[in-house]
Amino acid sequence: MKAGTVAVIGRANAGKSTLINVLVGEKVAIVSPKPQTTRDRILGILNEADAQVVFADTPGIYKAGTALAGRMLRTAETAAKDVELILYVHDGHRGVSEEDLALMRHYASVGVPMLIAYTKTDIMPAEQIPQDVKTLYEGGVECDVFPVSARKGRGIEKLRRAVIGALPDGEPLFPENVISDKSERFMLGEIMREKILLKYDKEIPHGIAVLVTKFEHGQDGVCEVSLDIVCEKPNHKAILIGKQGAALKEVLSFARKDMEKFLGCKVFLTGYVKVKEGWRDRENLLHEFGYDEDASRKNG
Ligand SMILES: Nc1nc2c(ncn2[C@@H]2O[C@H](COP(=O)(O)OP(=O)(O)OP(=O)(O)O)[C@@H](O)[C@H]2O)c(=O)[nH]1
Ligand SMILES: [Mg+2]
Repeated sequence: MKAGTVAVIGRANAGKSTLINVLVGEKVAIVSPKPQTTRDRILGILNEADAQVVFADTPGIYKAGTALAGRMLRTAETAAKDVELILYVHDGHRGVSEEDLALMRHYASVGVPMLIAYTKTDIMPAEQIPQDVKTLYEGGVECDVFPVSARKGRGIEKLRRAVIGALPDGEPLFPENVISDKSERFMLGEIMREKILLKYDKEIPHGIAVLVTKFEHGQDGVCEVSLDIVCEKPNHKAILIGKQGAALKEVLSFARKDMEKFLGCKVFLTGYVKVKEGWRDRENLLHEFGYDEDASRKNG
């Protein structure tokens, strides 16, 4: 049996979480068009008859501005160690810059085998692919490159086989019915954050933390979920809530529908917006909101 951990690394917004969801075949990580969607290391586990692949999703590589962003960057660096393989995800439709080459050379040199997933091929001209592969090779990046479209499901099976083929023989690390290392409670908070990322302009979601304060299965088959949506500024709170609470009501309703799909039962969802100024730079609050330095200590 092939078994091992694969660190999925790449720039913010490259399509890492989307690709993991497709490779695993279940939604284990939230996705949005905005960079810095993933904040924690999340494991997504693929179980096949002959293999278990543990994909470690990571926050995208992005210039650090706040303590939270710095921590996210270190999460990606740490994830690249102690793994059997690095899967570097490159957004093909953005071309290949010097910075991309430098990042790929960096990760290719950490002493772990590396494959490159060249993704979003559905939104770019096909003839650009071989040109970019040549640019990579000439730029000193000699890893195998797998063109894929996570959105259209193209090239996925070939990549999946290559990842499995690159892993050593070993025993599975997780029971085979497990698909993620995160708790349901953690995922509920993430679903809320995803809907906020989708609905509001980027200044708002980047300053949001979601804290699930109540998660209870009732007798009647309804699940009660309460959460705090923590933002950084009073004017963000006003935008989040909207006129007569309309914006908040809408985003909570989106989240509730997804939570019901995820849990397989009816959900009664309540959300409160709170202001904690500058929380992204306050160490004690980062801890309270679950953004610990050592991701492995945390189980969601
Ligand atoms: N057209 C197209 N869009 C894609 C594909 N894969 C991902 N996307 C889109 O790219 C955006 C970013 O996707 P994510 O999966 O959140 O990217 P990420 O690398 O995890 O981003 P961070 O967590 O912020 O680092 C989303 O809008 C996705 O829908 C693809 O194969 N084709
Ligand atoms: Mg992500």
